Amino acid sequence: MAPLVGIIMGSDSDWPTMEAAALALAEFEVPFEVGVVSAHRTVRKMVDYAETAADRGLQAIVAGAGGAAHLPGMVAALTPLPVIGVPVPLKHLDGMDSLLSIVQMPAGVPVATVSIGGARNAGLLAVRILGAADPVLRTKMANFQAGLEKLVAEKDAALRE
Ligand code: RP5
Repeated sequence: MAPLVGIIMGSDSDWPTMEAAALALAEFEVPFEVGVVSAHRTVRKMVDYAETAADRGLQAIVAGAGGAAHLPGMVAALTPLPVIGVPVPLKHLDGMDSLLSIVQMPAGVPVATVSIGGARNAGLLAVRILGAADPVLRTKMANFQAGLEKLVAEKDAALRE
């Protein structure tokens, strides 16, 4: 099936963090594509990727980057699609640099920023975005949420065994 979500990252070194987004999408059987697109090292590729994403059928983009993490914001400026930013933690500053680079977007150019290293939530948020117009996916998400509730109830009960 043609990909509905694009997962991009500034470097292949971001993959250990970003893989969780791919796993979440796979869990919900949402077709996705993965690629390295750098805002600084492959500027033209980034522009092309973002400008063609909607026409290629993507419905959301998950973009992860670390340090001076400009990729999510630049892509959001170039596409009308929803962009979810993942701050990738690097060796220095514990990912605070990545978070602040991604979250402080100017009015008019939103990036839905998840927590530092929060790629799983980025994948789940992409599922919810698609689910707004897809009842089957929305039901899957509701079941997933019910599963979380059940899990917590079981752990709660186990505390008292
Ligand atoms: C960022 O620079 C990338 O997203 C990555 O988090 C960071 C380091 O990249 P590498 O030097 O590991 O390629 O643009």
